[in-house]
Amino acid sequence: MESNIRWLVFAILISLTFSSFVLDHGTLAESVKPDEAKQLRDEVRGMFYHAFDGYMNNAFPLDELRPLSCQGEDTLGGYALTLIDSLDTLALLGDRERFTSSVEWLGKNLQFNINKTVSVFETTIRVLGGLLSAHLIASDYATGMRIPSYNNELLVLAEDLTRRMLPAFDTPTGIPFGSVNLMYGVDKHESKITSTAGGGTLSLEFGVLSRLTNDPVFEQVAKNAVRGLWARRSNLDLVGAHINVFTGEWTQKDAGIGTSIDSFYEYLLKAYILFGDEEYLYIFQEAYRSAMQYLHKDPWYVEVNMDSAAIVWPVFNSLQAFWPGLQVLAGDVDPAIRTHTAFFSVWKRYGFTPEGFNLATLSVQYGQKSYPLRPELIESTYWLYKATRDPRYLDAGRDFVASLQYGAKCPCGYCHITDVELHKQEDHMESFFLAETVKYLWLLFDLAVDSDNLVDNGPYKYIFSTEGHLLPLTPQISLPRERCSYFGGYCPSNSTKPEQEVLEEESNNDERSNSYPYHESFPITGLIKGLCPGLTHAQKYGLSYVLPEKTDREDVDEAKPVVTSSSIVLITDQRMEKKPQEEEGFTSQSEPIMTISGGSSNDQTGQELTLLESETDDQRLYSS
Ligand code: DMJ
Repeated sequence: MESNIRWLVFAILISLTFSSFVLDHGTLAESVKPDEAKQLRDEVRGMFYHAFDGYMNNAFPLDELRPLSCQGEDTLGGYALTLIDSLDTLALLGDRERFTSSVEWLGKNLQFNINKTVSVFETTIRVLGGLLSAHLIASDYATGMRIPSYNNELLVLAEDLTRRMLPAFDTPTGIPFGSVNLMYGVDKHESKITSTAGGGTLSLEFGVLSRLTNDPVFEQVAKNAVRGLWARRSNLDLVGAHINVFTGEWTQKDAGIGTSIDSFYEYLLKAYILFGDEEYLYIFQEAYRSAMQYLHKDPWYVEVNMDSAAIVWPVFNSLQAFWPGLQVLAGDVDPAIRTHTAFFSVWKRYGFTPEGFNLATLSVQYGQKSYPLRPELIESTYWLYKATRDPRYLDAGRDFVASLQYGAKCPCGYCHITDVELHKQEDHMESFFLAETVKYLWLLFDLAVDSDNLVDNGPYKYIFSTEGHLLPLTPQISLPRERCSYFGGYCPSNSTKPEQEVLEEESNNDERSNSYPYHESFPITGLIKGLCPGLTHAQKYGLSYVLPEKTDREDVDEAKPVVTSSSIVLITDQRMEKKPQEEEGFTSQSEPIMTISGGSSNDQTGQELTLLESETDDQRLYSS
């Protein structure tokens, strides 16, 4: 009863919060037009070089830049972290010269045989991810950035690094220790407590490494870690924030989509997209449904106890801001639009997002006043613009640029903001500023100009790792069992069979062929036209799984994913009746964001069109 009253009060506060932001930020600035988008794109490029050159001139080969004092510092392993994290942004910007010299320098000088204890999570997403994405660009003619002298040096380094992290996975639960010494393995005094994001955000990088080296061990340990975490979910299908990797007991039971958990959700969906592994999709569907049921207080998200769903923290934390972008990828655009509007209203209020904003007191959460140059809200803005082409997302981008230029720019780079109310600068620049923050900003404006970049108009579909690294859906990575030719629509003769033959074989043979080591992985389609054995029914026909209708808890077992004719990621501007970008001279985009499914999704696209149309005006909250 008492908790009901508390919840009622909280709900009223939340709705007041939301409407007050709408009123507070009603000033209408002129929308970004194509010319301005081009200027902004160039300005963002300038931002990148101010920070990158600042790092190279003042900090390299140390890990990160101190942009106020123009010095360097080792913050992770002491291996030129910012350079590694910046590689694929250099390639994206078309900077062949710096990309080549950086790859060459790293190939000659980088080594991991060092007595350093490092975070498994940070090393994976920043270093391993950075090396793999750069390797995939530097080794491939199709990217237009191939380096002639390149001889897989970064891949060799990536494999060496990851083997040095493998001892961390030697736990009874399969969930890795949080840290590992690159020379000596796990220290006997190492903490057994790790975060859910730390243990559950390794599958993309480890999976790509397995597929490039043909050694399944990396993909397997990363998947075991996810299974270890998911096996310990609560009856509500929620996971906590921290867990003991030996006992499997949750030591922090707050469930949420932000701090300590965020990218666990992200990698479930992305691992399915990249590898076609349906186990990840099933877990994502259950986890997502539960998050929307218990954590979503439209348009905000709260933290709840994973067993009871009682609210423990009515706080927006800045790491939550990746969620609308993930929802776009999952095809759930409507709530993404609402949540982005709410999160952006916090940015508008302070000029940055604080690490925590209390939804009950409508103020910055005590002790969480800083803005460490995080990318998440910008990342979601990029995805929403890509999905809707609504110019309000460009306007948001202009605000991000203005805040960073006026508030965070400092002598040698960009500074963290210690307090979003006072706009005080701190002498630190995280490597993700160049890996993600600037990358997503540049991509946002480039979409409005010509989209002529590796991600939006390249030889492959790409997904972004949680650190913003580009991972392509190449046949080697995404279709390892099929080996079908790419884009050509032809499979090798021994793998192309008449449909009937394939169906008969499948029904006679429950076990899939194990000739490829990743026998649990299922490839994805949309990239090929031929029928290949091993593709699932849904994949052959361009269908995809979507979330089942919300059901009561008792019915959950029956709420199996259903195959429908919709794509989980088929989003085009056809859904925008008004097509504002065309009216205003923007080039129109008729391609889906990612081609995971083929045709037969027109019905669903039409349905979503209706939803977006009916809400567009209401959604223009911060620009009305
Ligand atoms: C980055 O390292 C990654 O985006 C990670 O998933 C979360 N933290 C930072 C950015 O905020």
